[in-house]
Parts: sequence; C-alpha cells; structure tokens
Amino acid sequence: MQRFSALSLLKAGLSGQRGWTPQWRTAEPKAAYDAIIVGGGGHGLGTAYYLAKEHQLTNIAVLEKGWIGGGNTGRNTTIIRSNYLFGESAALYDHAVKLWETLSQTLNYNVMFSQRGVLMLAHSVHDVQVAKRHVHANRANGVDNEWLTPQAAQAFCPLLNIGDIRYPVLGAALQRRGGTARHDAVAWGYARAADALGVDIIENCEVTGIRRYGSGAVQSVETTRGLIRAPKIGVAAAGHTSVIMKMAGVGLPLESYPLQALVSEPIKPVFPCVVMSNTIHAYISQSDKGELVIGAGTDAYTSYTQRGALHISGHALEAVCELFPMFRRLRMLRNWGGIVDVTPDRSPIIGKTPVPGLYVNCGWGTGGFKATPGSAHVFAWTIAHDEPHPINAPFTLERFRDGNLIDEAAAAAVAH
Ligand code: FAD
Ligand code: PYC
Repeated sequence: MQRFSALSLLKAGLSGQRGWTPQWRTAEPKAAYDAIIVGGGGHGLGTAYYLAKEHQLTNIAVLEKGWIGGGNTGRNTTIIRSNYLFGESAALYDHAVKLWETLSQTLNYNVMFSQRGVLMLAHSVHDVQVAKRHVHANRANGVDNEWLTPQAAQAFCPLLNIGDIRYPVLGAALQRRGGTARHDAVAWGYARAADALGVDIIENCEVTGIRRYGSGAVQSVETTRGLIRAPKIGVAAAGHTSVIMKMAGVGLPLESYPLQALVSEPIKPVFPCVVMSNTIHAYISQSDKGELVIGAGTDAYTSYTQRGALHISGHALEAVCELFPMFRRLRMLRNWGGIVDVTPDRSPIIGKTPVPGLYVNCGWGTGGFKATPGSAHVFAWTIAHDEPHPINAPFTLERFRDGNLIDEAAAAAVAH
C-alpha cells in the first residue's frame, strides 16, 4: 500500500499527480475474452472482480461506454439497507449488507461504509401499518428492524420535527445496520482489485451490437472500439439495459425513468443518520464532506434525460424543510439525475436469458446501490456456473411470465 505524508500529497497536487501509479491499467481491447461484462458501474465491476477472485475467470473485460462509475453508481445517494418485505429480497439485500461490512478490507480500499442507521418515517395510519408489517417480516427473516415512537425517532435524529405539521410523524422504522458508503470508492475499489487480478477495464467503449451464432448463442459484441468475441456476456447497464438486450433480440419488462438528487452547501456535522419518507418522496443524509444529500422521487414519464423535473425536487425540498426546519436557510449547490430501470414488481432481474451465454443483471430501479456487492457476487456465480446462485434463483426474467412476482413496491422507498 502506498503511504503519503501531508507534504508529499501537497507536492503531488501541485505537480498534477505526475508519477502516481494509476489504480488500474488503460487496457486495449483484445479480439476475444472468456467473458465480457457490459457496464462499468458497481454491479459490472463487482461482477468482474468476483469472477476473477472466486471463479478464476481472469481473461475478462468490462466494457464501459463512458468512464467507470459515471452512471447511476456515481449519481446515487448511497443509502444502504436490507429492510425489504419478502424473504427472497431479505436474503439478497442482507447478503449485500454482510459483504458491505467487510468490503473495505476485502478490496483494501476504504469504501467508507458507515452503519449510521436508516430511519423510515410513517405519516399516516396506512404508513404505520405498512412499516410495522415490514418490521415484523424483517425480524422473522433475521434482518434487524425496529419500530420507534415519534419521540424515540426524534431522540435518534434530534433535528426531526415531530410537531403538528402537514406531514405528522406517527412513528418510524429503524434499521440500525443500514447506512451509507462512498459511491465512487465502490467503483474504484472494485476496478483496482479486478485489474490487479488481470481483468481489462475498457472505458470509452460503447457496445453497439450483439452478434449470435446460428445456434442462437452469443458470439461477440460490436463496439465503438471494434468487434470482441466472448462465449459469455453479462449485461449490467442499469437504465440502458433494455437498449442493449434488444441488440440480442431479448425484450425486457423494464421502463427507464430519470431519478434526481441534489446537495446543499457543506455544513458542520449535524445529521447523524439517514431519514427517508416514502409518502413525501424525500430522503436525506449528510455526506462526510458536510453536504446534505437529498433525493426526490422519479419523474412521472419515461425518458433518457439525465435530469429530473424541477417540480419534483421542489416538492422534496418543501417536505424536507418542514421535517427539518433549520435547513430552510441552506443553499442548494447542485442537482443531477440518473436513469433508473424499473420492473413491474420493483425487484431486480438477475440471471440467464433465453439467449445461451447471455446473462442480465438489471431492474434495480431506484435502489441498486445498496445491493452492489451482493448482486455482483451472485451474478458472477451465475455466469461462472451457467445457473443461478440460490440467492438470485427467484429473481428470474421468467417470473413475469409465470406470475411469481416479488412485489417490493412498498419497500422500494422512492416513488416510482
Ligand atoms: P450503473 O452504475 O448505471 O452502471 C451501468 C453502466 O453501463 C454505466 O456506467 C453506463 O455508462 C454503462 N453503459 C450503458 N450502456 C452501455 C453500452 N451500450 N456500452 C457500454 N456501457 C454502457 N440505490 C440505492 O440503493 N440507494 C440509494 O440511495 C440510491 N439513490 C439513487 C439516487 C439517484 C439520483 C439515482 C439515479 C439512483 C439511485 N439509486 C440508489 C439506484 C442505484 O444508483 C442503481 O440501482 C445502481 O447504482 C445501479 O448500478 P449499476 O452498476 O447496475 O449501474
Ligand atoms: O433504495 O434506499 C433506497 C433509496 C434511497 C434513495 C434512493 N433509493
């Protein structure tokens, strides 16, 4: 591990970091690999890492049309929790939380995982019933979650206004093992570790077509940097997954929407946890830089525009200011959007496809960051074994045909 003194850091900064070792190689695409992963977000990079680390598949490439982490991985609000309703989801998301707990050590890269607790507010009798149902279901599945009175919620998050307001706080569900992590570090940590195992990370390489043999199996990908052959292709491209899968003739039950977030000017540490409200479509935490990280609901209309509608963030900010009156005087610094891929049951699709050799990991909608290590881990297993890992076995594409839906709309937590 490289160590730096304050002086050496200053010198490096002033000299444009000349002489620093890049964290991963600038790889040139080879003509063929044993496997290709399309999408250099956390899920794609993590998949490549676990393929190399746990399945000894090292002749692989991650193809990214832009820069790694430039998609939703680098645009999300980093909330991590595993308080979903159904047993299938509890297994998947809690597998991820367990991997988060040691990820910095696994990758030797500080992903700044912070289990500061995620508080989900209830504002109506219906909210209370739904939240309590989640608490009971989570505990039955071995996932921590507890019900707090309004006073206990305020004790946990002292800035919370539980007075007589438009959105009264009637209680909250608290998952103490939930929290946040640093999104860029997750992409960079997986990239560096995968590269060290021999994985080629190829940025500025857009997949524009997928070729198949007469048998139907995948043969190669057409890219802006030439044709690349591989007998296994895994797609983890979030909001653009349906576009890529269409290149192989596979239709997916996905709709892509913009989801936006925004940050305030930085302030001293005042906000100790994560607070979310499904009903008012807003959630908030404070980053280690001091900015308040605030998110809103998805736009109402499908689109590939990486910005959200103004009235949506306006609504979220009004609600945040009512719940936390002291934030009224804060200035917002910037906002942005990402394109999220939403399935009819708000659960992901992870597994094989009707095309031999083609695998897909998508449908994470507004909530896939939290799943990154768990999703990547089981997706790598699926690609290596050509069959699903027991944890992702229920998350098939076929469930939409067979009716075995895993309806997590109420746990998804962000309106969509
Ligand atoms: P991405 O990080 O989007 O990676 C996919 C990559 O594929 C992109 O880099 C893209 O450039 C690349 N790509 C696309 N097409 C091609 C092509 N043709 N060729 C090559 N590459 C291609 N989740 C949470 O759990 N907690 C949160 O708090 C949270 N907040 C969010 C807030 C916002 C504003 C947004 C937008 C999302 C949020 N999410 C959250 C969701 C989460 O960000 C995503 O589910 C997750 O990051 C998806 O990761 P990924 O690796 O699958 O996708
Ligand atoms: O899935 O927890 C979540 C989430 C929070 C904000 C956006 N998604």
